[in-house]
Amino acid sequence: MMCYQCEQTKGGTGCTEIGICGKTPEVAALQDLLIYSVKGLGSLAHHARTLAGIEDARVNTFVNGAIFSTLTNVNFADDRFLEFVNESRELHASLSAKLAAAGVTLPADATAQQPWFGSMPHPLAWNSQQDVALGGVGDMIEVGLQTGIKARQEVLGDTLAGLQELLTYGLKGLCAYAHHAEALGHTDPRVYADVQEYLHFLCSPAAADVGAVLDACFRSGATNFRVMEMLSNAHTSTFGHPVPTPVTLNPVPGKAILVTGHDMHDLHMLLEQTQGKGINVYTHGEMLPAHGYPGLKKYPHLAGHFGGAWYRQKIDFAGFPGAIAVTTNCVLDPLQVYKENIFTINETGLAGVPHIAADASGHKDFSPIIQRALELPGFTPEAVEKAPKKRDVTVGFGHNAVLSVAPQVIEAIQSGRLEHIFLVGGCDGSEPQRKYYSKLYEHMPQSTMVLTLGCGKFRIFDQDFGTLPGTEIPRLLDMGQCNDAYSALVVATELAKVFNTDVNSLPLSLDLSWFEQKAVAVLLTLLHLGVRNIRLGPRLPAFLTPEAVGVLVEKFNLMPANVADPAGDMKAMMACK
Ligand code: FSO
Ligand code: SF4
Repeated sequence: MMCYQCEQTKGGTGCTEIGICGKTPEVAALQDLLIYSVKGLGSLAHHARTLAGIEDARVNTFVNGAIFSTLTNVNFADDRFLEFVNESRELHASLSAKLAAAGVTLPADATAQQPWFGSMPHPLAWNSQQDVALGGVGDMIEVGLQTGIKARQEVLGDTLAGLQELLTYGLKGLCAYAHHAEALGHTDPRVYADVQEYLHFLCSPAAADVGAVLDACFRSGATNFRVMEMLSNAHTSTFGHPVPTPVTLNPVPGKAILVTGHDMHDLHMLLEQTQGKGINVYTHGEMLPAHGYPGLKKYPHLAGHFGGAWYRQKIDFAGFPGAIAVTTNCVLDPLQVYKENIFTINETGLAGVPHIAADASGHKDFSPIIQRALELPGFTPEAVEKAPKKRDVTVGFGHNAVLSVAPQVIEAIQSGRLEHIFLVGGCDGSEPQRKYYSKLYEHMPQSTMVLTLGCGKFRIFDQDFGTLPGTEIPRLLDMGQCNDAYSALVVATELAKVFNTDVNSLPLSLDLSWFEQKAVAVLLTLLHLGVRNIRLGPRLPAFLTPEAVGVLVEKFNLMPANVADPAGDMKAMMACK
């Protein structure tokens, strides 16, 4: 296997024997094969749309969901990937039949072989190839082994192969967000069309040109901006705009369910189904911002938040006395001690763990989770009594809430009481060098504010930063999940308008941590918008060669976080460097 799609990749170069995340070579091969097949399906859907105006709703939904399933820490179950690849080929056959019925033939070069396909046929051709015996996981692993990154590196060189991966990884993040929005009934035909155009592009001769690939990467950043906006609208139109809300970290006595991941729709369905059952629902990880939404906080049994960022889940889940629902990444191979309590939903999957699928109407029956919660002890009054008491945290500073205090923020900037704003956060990990981010906060002068988002917030979310001198405005404002980078961009754009300048000229610095491919999508959006001077850490992506990084440095002054010197980085950022 060879995988270097996330920050924790082995030795900073690539996981080759087994993933640091726990991904096996078998699952890696199946994921590579699924991406290969989806490139073909996306290319066919692109032809169907542009040649015949055919829009296939099942293909649209499937492509985004399948790509999302290959994102880091989403799915580790090989049998689920067998299903995905089979479904991809089935959908390919049915869409081909629609094209044939419409009397449309594909261009002669539609399946032209590209050198980086190696010994495999063009993905579009492979999908319809009948002589590949794809009966079981073993057969697919055999085929999947031919579709990995190594083949592309050998033919294209590391820089171009890495830039093709940059586009693919950006698509993984974008498709995950689009899939969350779709769960709430929000879709955008342009997004499906764009995703499939990028997949088609990756199968075309144009993908052999560095400039063309970079251009596609930035265009995918534009698509991701639309997607994050759509997801933000999906959340706010369904659950209302987030409002500042204190959240308790102290459990209460009673039966309990812990919900982790990003999918607010699942949390809502679970809150509905647990009403009146004497079960308290707690958020974990990226679900914390749920407490700020009026349409979710109204449920009295949404009882609080339990635990920290995703990488602590083996400790958090082992210490949770109830059932655990996993809606999205990041999920890790479970410990035996809680394996019988955990359930996967949507595109997530764990070998040997029950999965809850939606029915044809999209409804999910969470009875197995509820049943398990009722069997388990929950929090006993004694355990609650003994647990150390923690201070509340405040969430709910989406763009609406922050812009409602904009006049005070503007006045504070003009009077010099607010010298600088930091956007710190993104996705976190467990490596020791990530302590840089905790140290960074220690060096922030009192005359600064910090906006957080993503699971990076957990480094400081329970600390008291006080208020901006002379105001009631908290110095620490959490904007939400990693996809709420959209809210941060809305706030920055509005501030820039007031000061009659652009985002790059504001007293604002972005120091972002990245871990997986959602962060790649957000980074491509920031670059597409022309945001400069971003610090990225703790390590730059392994899939970008020094040559590729050089282009980003030259165009955007993208900087690696200086993890050895957080004080130095802070000083430079205060000087707007
Ligand atoms: Fe974190 Fe995981 Fe939201 Fe990521 S939970 S690391 S960027 O999946 O998605 O911030
Ligand atoms: Fe390694 Fe990350 Fe790939 Fe997992 S997702 S195999 S940790 S590079």
